[in-house]
Amino acid sequence: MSHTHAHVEIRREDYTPPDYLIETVELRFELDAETTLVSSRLALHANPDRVGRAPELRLDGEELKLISLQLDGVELAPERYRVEEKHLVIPDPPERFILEAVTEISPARNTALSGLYVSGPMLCTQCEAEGFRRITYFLDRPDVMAVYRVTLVAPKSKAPVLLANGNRIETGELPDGRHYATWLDPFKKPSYLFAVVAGDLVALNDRFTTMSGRKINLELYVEQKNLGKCDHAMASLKRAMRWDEEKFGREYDLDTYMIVAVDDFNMGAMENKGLNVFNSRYVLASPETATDDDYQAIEEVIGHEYFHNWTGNRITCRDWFQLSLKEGLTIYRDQEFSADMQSRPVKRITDVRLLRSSQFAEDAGPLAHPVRPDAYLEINNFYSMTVYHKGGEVIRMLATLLGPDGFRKGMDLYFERHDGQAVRVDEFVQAMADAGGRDLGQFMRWYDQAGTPVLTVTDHYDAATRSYQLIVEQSCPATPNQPEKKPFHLPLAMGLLDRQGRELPLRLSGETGGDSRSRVLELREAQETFTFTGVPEKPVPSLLRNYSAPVKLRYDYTEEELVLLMTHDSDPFVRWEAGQVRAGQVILDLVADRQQGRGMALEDSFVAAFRTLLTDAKQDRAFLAEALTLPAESYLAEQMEVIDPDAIFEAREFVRATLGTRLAAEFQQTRAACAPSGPYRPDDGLSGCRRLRNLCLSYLMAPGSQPAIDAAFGQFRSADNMTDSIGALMPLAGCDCPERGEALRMFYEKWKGDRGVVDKWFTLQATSRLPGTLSEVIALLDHPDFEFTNPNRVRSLVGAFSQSNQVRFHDASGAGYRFLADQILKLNTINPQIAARMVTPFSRWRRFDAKRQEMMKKELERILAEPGLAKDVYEIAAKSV
Ligand code: B3K
Ligand code: ZN
Repeated sequence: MSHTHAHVEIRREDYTPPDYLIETVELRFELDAETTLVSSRLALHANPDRVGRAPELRLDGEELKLISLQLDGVELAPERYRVEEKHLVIPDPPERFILEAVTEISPARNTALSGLYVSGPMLCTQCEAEGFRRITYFLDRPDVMAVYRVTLVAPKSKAPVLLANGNRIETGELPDGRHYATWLDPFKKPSYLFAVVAGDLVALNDRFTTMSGRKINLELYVEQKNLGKCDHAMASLKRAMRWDEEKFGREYDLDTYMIVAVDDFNMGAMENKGLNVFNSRYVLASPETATDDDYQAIEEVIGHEYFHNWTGNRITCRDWFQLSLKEGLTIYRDQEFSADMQSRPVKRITDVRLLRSSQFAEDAGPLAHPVRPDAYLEINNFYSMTVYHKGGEVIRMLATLLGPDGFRKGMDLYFERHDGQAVRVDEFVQAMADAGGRDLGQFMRWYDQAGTPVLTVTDHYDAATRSYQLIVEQSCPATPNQPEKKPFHLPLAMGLLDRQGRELPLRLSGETGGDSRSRVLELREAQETFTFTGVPEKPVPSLLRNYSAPVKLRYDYTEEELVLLMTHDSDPFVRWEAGQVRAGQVILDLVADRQQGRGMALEDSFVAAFRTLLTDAKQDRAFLAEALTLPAESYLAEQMEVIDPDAIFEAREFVRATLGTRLAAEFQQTRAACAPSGPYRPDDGLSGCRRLRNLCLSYLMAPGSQPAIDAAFGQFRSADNMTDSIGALMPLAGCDCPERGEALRMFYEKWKGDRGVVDKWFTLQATSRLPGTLSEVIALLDHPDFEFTNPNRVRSLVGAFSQSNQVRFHDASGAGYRFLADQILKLNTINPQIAARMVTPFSRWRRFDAKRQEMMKKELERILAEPGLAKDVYEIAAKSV
């Protein structure tokens, strides 16, 4: 990295305890969109655990105008403090004192959406990770925890609703049509969990009785027009509350749980204590406007934020390097919640798909970092797939290693030891180790070493001794600053199948008895051999059942062996995976054919296996839909030495079109068998059916025949729900036919008043594989509904095009790259967090051919040359180039 930039790198090893602690915080907000006055009263004292004598006090503060400052009730003389760009410094404070500051901020000008800002009819906050310092001067770090008392003052007409964390302890009227509300949060919390919301909102109210019989008020705040779209979120919340009691014995702790939906939000949602703020896309749903996937995502995010109340809020992070302590753990918890609410195998498959398509790519590139990073310039850049989703896999491995009872004991011990504290990942793993009576020292490498490990498995069968050896080698590629890796401790869940597909008993040599059909081998060394005895014939190994570790598995399966696993293995993940491996081989072979100028032809055996699966009436339909979905272009790309986006797209499309033609009758039949028999209900248990039906339609549409287009257009016009509407519109949007324009126009006309649906409309066009897509996307930037200030809208167009349309983004002309860089530079001044997120596609430049490499690098350099580049964008671009 260049040494000329002014950004300071924060390193994990430099952690020191805070010099001062804050016991209580009193805040008073005179709310106004243009100018809000924030009066704070902090009870500070020197930290008894600090290193050395109490030095100067350095409070964090950004974009604040200091109006007044008092220490112990006396106005501070100018020589006793200084205001720096990002700090307020008091060189020589007493041991214990009260600091009162009045600052002025402007929510309306806050387009970064961090701190206090305007979204539609309300003022709201986002403080994680470092937004609180944009509200008032503070020790804005998670290990400074305090009790907050907050008074909000606003004109009653503009903001009838005034919310903050905790309990409302006082309300009242003030002159000039203003009113106020005072809130007290009895739980000590770090500043990142602080929240206020004020605006013209209405609430959906409900009740929840906890396992100990306490009655909790549930309040979901939205704009009046959205009140009818809250039922699913509320039902999901109640399910999450019950689930956490049943699975982890965790009960809610305040009397009220509030959720507010806002349209302008940088990420999905935020777990502020007692007052979650949500991106409205993860709250609002109706059958007409939300797809089955949307319903699913809402349940997941509602669960996630709720589960944070224990894993994140009651026990929080000591410093931001420990982020996965709360995020990895909470991802694991929300995954398990969703798995219990729907099909567990399908949930696992979807999670693995996401991990492999996004986290693996991150781990293989210049932005690779450990689950617990070592250094950052901008912490917001580390809310990453690695910290969240690989972090979740790490927790899952602990659960697999310890077993359900051991894991639960470990969780209980963790809560018992650390409730109310700000801790590190080490404390969590120690609780697991102590509860399970295990040494997890080596396991900690998962937190410290980046990169995706590769397991290479070979085997050897000896008929004379009826013994079977599995030889497992593990390695991990070099990542930035980590050239060498040590072996990981990991669970390899497996089984053995005979050639009829029957599961064989698994007895390791030296063991007596025991004839389990599935077991977990623990790996610790770079190479290990496991010898099974009493094996009657050379078996087919079923490896990494339920995807027991976030690794890449290499085993040289024959086509017959993959078919055997696909049709007979007891583990649904392995069944699915065998099909994916097979499909991947077929497509990548075709890629090679195409690259070498040979014609493409699809093997009959592949079509036959596909037909068998498609017509297997015994299969669960949601599972079937997963099994019949080909590996994504991005996942195929990961497996190529040099990514050829055109060849991948064409080979994959060729397979889809060939299947669509040769199995047309079967696809039509299955589609008909899945036709709806009554009106849509999101929870009717038929979402798998709808998914399969829409998948059949997309295969039928792949060759582009008129009857298929008619069928799609017919479904589009008659659909009574968004799942089927999008299911038809998506293939139409990718089809060069007159119905395309017609359907997109009708869709927009019908839904132009609904933000969430208009986002879908932008995305459908941005992800179309038609050759003219980039020009359409550029034209859409000028659409009256496109706004650079709204993150969802930016993601729906710019993000969707650059992250979900590999073949068009990587157009050989480089036009896609220029487009993206232009938008990043525009966003840089508006919203640095969103701008930085948009840079990631460029970080993959090394994976492409020389010409594309050159062009992508040029755009990265253009970004880096921009004067006034935000450090968020700088960090990603500089590491990428
Ligand atoms: N904790 C928040 C994410 C905050 C992101 C800050 N840039 C949401 C979540 O993970 O639940
Ligand atoms: Zn989270």
